[in-house]
Amino acid sequence: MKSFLNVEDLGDLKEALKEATEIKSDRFKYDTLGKNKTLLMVFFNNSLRTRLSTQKAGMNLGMNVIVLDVNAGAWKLETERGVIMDGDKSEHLLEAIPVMGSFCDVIGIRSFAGLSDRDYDYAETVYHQFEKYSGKPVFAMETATVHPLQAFADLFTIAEYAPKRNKRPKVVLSWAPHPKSLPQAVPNSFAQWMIAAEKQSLPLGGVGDLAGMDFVITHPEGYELDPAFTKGATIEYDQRKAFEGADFIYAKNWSCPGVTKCEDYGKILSKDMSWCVDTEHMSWTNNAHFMHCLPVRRNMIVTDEVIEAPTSLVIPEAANREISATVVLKRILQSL
Ligand code: SN0
Repeated sequence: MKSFLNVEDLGDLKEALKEATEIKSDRFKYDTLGKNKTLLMVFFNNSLRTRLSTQKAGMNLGMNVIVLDVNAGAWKLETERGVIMDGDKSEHLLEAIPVMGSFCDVIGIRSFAGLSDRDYDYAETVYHQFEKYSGKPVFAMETATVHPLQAFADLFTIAEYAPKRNKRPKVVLSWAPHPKSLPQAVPNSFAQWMIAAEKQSLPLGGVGDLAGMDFVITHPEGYELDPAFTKGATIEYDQRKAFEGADFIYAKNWSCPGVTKCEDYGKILSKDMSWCVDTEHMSWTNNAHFMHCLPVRRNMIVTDEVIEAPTSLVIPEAANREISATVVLKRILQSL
């Protein structure tokens, strides 16, 4: 695997989940695969889980790991070509990328959406520049439009917990309010991966004998996600109807994806607190598991009671990020 952005990059999902199960039972199984190979993790934005879990994954595989926080000690980087660099940006990405590539074998990139220029964000401009100019395999650690390491861990977590209650669970992605404008990367990838799993009529294998799922997205009008990620998904604007009979509630805020109205891209269209997931919301479900990628704003996205309930999966879900990252890095190392 030379690039990891989308679910298709992983190939057969069943195989990937089996591999995740294998890694979870012995996370050091491939601890010599990465000997003398260097992972460079480049962060343009903050991170807690991605930073720790991906570094841990590299170490599980015997790699050396370098972490670069671009905004904390590196030169400020210009990303646009053709700009007269007379401002505060000292170095151009077009020099910085090949230099980074010369010190490593694999590069992970975190570069959030700017949320002002939809075309620039949705073209994954920064990620593709790394692909083109680093000469090394690259993988997304949340880029402008996707967060595949998160979605893979989410699917694996659902595969672990679903069979105990329902081999074909109802999984609901619910928008929830937030004070800031957030990217669509997490819901885009979650939808893409759930739809890929939904299509599987055969058991998915791995830990869970998961026989696909029923996937529903709920959000206020105007928050429609890009159809490139949600094609084939059921959208239910009535949150209560969407929650009825759900086995998994995956809450997340996102800003306006600008699908129906391009000029609204990145804007906050609603702060409707009635979408905050509380115990009443959960009473509409089939005693659902609560999920969120974290970090989460308590009592905006979800109440203290719901996130602290025994059915909440936020901690095991985060812990599974080590598993998804180990599988992805293993695949990349095997293709070097
Ligand atoms: C990011 C997002 O894409 O929504 C990362 C999630 C993994 N979340 C935030 O930036 C939250 C920031 C905040 O202040 O709550």
